[in-house]
Amino acid sequence: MLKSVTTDIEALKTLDDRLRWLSAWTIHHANHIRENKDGLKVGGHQASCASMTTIMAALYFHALGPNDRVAVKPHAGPVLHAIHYLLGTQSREALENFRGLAGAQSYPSRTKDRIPVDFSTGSVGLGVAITAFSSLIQDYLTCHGMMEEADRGRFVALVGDAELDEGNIYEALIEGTKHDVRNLWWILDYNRQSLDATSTDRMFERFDDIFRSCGWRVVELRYGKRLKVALDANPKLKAWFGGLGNAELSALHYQGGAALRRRIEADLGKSAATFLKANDDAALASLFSDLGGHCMASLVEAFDAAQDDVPTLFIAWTIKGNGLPFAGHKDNHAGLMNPTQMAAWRETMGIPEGREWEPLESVGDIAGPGVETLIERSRVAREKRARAFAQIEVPEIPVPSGEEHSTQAAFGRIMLEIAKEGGTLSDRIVTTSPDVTVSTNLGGWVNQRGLFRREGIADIFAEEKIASAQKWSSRNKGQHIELGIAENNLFLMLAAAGLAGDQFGTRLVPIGTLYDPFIARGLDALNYACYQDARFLLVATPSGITLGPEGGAHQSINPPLIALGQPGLRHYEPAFADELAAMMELAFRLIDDPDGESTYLRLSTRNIRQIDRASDDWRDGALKGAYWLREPGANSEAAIVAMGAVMPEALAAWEELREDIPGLGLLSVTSPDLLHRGWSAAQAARWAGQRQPSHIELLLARLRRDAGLVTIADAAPASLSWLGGVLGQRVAPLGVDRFGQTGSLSELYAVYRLDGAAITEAVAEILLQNG
Ligand SMILES: Cc1ncc(C[n+]2csc(CCOP(=O)(O)OP(=O)(O)O)c2C)c(N)n1
Ligand SMILES: [Mg+2]
Repeated sequence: MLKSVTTDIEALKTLDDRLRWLSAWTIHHANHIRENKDGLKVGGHQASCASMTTIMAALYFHALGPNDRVAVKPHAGPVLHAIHYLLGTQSREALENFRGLAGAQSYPSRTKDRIPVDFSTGSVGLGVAITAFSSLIQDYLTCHGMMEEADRGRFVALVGDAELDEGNIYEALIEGTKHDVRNLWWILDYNRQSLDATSTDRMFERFDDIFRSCGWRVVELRYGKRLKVALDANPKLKAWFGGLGNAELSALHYQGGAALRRRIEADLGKSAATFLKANDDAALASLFSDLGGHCMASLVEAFDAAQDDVPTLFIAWTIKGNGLPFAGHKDNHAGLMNPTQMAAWRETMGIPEGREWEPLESVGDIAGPGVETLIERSRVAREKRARAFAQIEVPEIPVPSGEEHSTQAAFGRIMLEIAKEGGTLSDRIVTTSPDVTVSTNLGGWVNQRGLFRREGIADIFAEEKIASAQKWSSRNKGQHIELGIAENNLFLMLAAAGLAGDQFGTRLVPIGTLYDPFIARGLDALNYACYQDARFLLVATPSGITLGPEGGAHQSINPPLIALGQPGLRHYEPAFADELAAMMELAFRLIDDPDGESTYLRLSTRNIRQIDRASDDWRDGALKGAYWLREPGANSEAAIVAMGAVMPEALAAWEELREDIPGLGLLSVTSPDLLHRGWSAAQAARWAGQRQPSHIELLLARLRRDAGLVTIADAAPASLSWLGGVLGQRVAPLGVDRFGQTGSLSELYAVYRLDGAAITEAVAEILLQNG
């Protein structure tokens, strides 16, 4: 890392100016110069960018080391693109096409942007919080000897101050503290403005207490060097400045020097006369804009002074829109400079018309070499190392023996087997759960593989020889990361662990467990994990009203519908243990496959008699989303279509009806999600001239075109009812469309019409309609 010298500070200031210009110009070009084909507002956030350019110049061109990773405040995306433009890793074409198809994305995106983006951001708060989990994963990898100490880096989040209203930040803060998180910098762009307005004063100067009490170092960068000197020399002025509310200060920044003068005169009277005389209006405006987050020397000093591994919050005071005509205005969040304002600024910057995109235009011969040296050093430091991460050998996953299983218990047995078996896969697995490790059957795995703690913790109960089924030794080689009850953190942890290959060069196989209904608690974080292409296995159990006595608050209804609409996540819902084993094996492969994805397994605590299989023919279909558990006859006029835990009812109804309805089929659906995807893809391909029917079309084509389908699942009926649209067959959908309640299985199945009687009635009715 370079040491701060005056020439570097000057060069960094020039880079700050360049970033402010290029980010604003990129947004301006997209809104005012590029042809607008549809009249839609293009947008962009010039004020949010200008608020951060000093911080980002200091960070990227001075403070960052080669292994450091950054989550950038989403609406400062154009600044990140400008940085890569200066580094030569972003093209002018992509900037000219900002917010256009295949152009630079509005908010940094790991998968859609072509520059190296460490973390996708966009949904405020999530990008901040994930850095804590990535840092924990870094500790995990080094403790396990999967990563060299020398490759360790720091995780940096560039945070908008209004992001601190997001509760997920505090959940991550608490979890991080429990795990003694380190190597973390959160740099707060403290412009005291959000989207709608200026922030309320009541939270003012409270954040430092919150972070300090969690063991963080808090560095406040309130005044720049010049402002500090002026205020230290004039205690009354300092007290006056310190007493201004957020809205007052923002308004003064917007109004400028003359307003500052009037206000100081009114508030301080004669005692400020000498100060006011020595500073004209322009000097006043410039002086009071010298806040810590706009003072390059202060930022560089603060970053240089925080080189240990203590997690640190930098509160960098800034002005939203600093240096732009709408600086400080409460409505500036989506504000755009008009062409006249841009032209005036261009003139001031000394940029000739037509040369707006030139990276170092108007930097000048004297400053040029210093700036280029900094860019070159940063280029070398930031070059993304193309890390080839080794493929993980996935062995055949054995099916647990036994005549009866619940899918949840079978999952626990399989995990235990993997733990005992050893090998690369089991060593790369890292499990995690928000306080439901035992109740999701991961306890056996943890008994074998231990809890992960960087500094091991004694198991007092074991030492005291108190009997317990859970013998969880905690050591820095353990493979289960226990989380507090915050499902959002589970998904952020899965996202961080699921990016380990790309971030650290070692693929992990993350498995997270939680209760199915509580997926909803972390939905945005789950979406965020998928959006970034993190790879993991999510095991949600128990699920549905099949949970019986636990009651409606724990009985999930709609997660299969969520999965149906979630890209990057494949839903499987097995009925039998052999299906589960096949699905887990594939899920592990998909984690390590460049074209793969994450998997969500929806499991149940219901013990189900296992099925005798004549062959392995079911397997391929089960992995594609459905197979005939009981083959339909030729030209069959009806089929039962069932998923998961209600399979025994479907089988019993099939037995009962098959004599009356010869040819009745029983289709076992293992993934409505995959069936729907395949169906949509086949349609799209047909429109492009390729005729390849989808898996579900082939399955349903075994029935008559006017056949009836009785669909049944312990889930929202819409999970399966859409199957009628595939070939136009009629559907009688059974499922759960009201909140559940406590009860025994047979009682609940009768009340919610998931039992054999309901199936029989539905089949009879659908056939009558045919008759
Ligand atoms: C979860 C979520 N909710 C709402 C938004 C819309 N939004 C984008 S930026 C923003 C305000 C951000 O203010 P701040 O974090 O202080 O950033 P600034 O622009 O002031 O730097 C809001 C509400 C969002 N992106 N994500
Ligand atoms: Mg703000």
